[in-house]
Amino acid sequence: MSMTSDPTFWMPSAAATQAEVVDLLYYFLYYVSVGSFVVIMSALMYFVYRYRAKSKGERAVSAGGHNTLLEIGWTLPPAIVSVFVFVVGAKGYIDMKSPPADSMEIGVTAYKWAWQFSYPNGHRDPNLHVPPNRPVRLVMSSDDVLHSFFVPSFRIKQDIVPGRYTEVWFHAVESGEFQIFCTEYCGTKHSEMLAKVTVHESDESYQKWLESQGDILDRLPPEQAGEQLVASNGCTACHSLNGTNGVGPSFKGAWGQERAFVDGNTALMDENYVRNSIINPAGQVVKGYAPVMPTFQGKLKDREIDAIIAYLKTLKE
Ligand code: HEC
Ligand SMILES: [Cu+2]
Repeated sequence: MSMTSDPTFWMPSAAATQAEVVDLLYYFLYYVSVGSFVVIMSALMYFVYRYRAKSKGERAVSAGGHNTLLEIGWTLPPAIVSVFVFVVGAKGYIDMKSPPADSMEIGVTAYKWAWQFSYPNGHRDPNLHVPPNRPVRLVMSSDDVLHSFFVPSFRIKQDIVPGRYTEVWFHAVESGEFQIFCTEYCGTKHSEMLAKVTVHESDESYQKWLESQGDILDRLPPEQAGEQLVASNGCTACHSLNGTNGVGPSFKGAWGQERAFVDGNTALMDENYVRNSIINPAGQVVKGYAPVMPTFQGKLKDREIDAIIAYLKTLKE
């Protein structure tokens, strides 16, 4: 079967090698089902009409015997179909579970409710970028609950389980941007746990992207680097920048204000308070909110937290 990249009525575009076997089996089973449906329903309609209660047609005498031809007929073809589906499916499955030895490795951390991809040079990003035409192996873990990594255009899907690593691999055959979903219900904002895979046009453009990302702290003034970090670490999924409170309190106008906590204590929003909120969010839970913020310990370096603090200061008024 040839690989087509155009989406069909049933399937999104096929942009990775695994799509071939998945689509082959899918369409095979689909057409077998449609064919059986038509044959069985036609026979049913015909018999319903032919032997309806008021018809004058003759009635067969019930016979307890058996018809060898008929029995072979309804046993052999379904058996062949099942064995074909099993063999092709098992081969495809084994292939999906066996990343090639020369795969490039990228780390994936899933957390409520965003993704973080870690590249070989230490860069971390909320989206996945890969070079074209080479196998990529994702080593995935979760910070909190079950999540699942799903790229429909690549036909790959793998659960991510807290406390252990799972892996999935793909070999993209087409450049472009493809949607990533979380496909395991993981709480309020599960449906917004989205990211994109960008398959670059060439190795050079991938390398260029990676290098340009690595050093925002060196390239940008801290407030601007902080603004990018707040967006790229998914903080804005819970903290708005316009004064509307969401899952978490808005960042706008918060700096320097007194915060009240569920345990009755209060604190000023200063450098130490912000740092603690990022490293140990459960330590001081702001009144009126649930303790759902994930910790960013180990995900944000000290210099990055400094930049975020610098940015929050600019949102004072
Ligand atoms: C899943 C939602 C969520 C994400 C993602 C999230 N937070 Fe929070 N955050 C909260 C909630 C809810 C609170 C209030 C409860 C608490 O204090 O733990 C909070 C509290 C805070 C506070 C204290 C705010 C105040 O007004 O007193 C700061 C500062 C903060 N978060 C910073 C961040 C930063 C920086 C990021 C990204 C690196 C981030 N948060 C990501 C949900 C989130
Ligand atoms: Cu999820």
